[in-house]
Amino acid sequence: QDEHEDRGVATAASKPRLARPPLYKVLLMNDDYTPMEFVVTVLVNFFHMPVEKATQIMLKVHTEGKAVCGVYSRDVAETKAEQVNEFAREHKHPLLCHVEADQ
Ligand code: TYC
Repeated sequence: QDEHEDRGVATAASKPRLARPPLYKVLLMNDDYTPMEFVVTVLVNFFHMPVEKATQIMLKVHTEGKAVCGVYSRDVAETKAEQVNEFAREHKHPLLCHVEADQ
């Protein structure tokens, strides 16, 4: 009937379907002990950043206290934060990741 329905084309007959899922920010927190190089490694490996961007974010956390590393669905954000916190703990660093709602 409406040939556009399954092509993502908004028409009178195929308007709203699903609301966008809410987004959550993953934040990295500063501390006095975690080595800068370790934080860069975390950003490269868990957030898939190039070393240059990872270094910028690490320095932002270091100078401003915290910074957003990425914005994801709730599940992905919580899993990433848990993985980072576990990795830091395994390496005996106090580095902490928090999740908060976007806006
Ligand atoms: N402040 C730490 C230092 O001087 C570096 C650091 C950066 C720690 C970012 C945590 O999320 C962090 N070694």
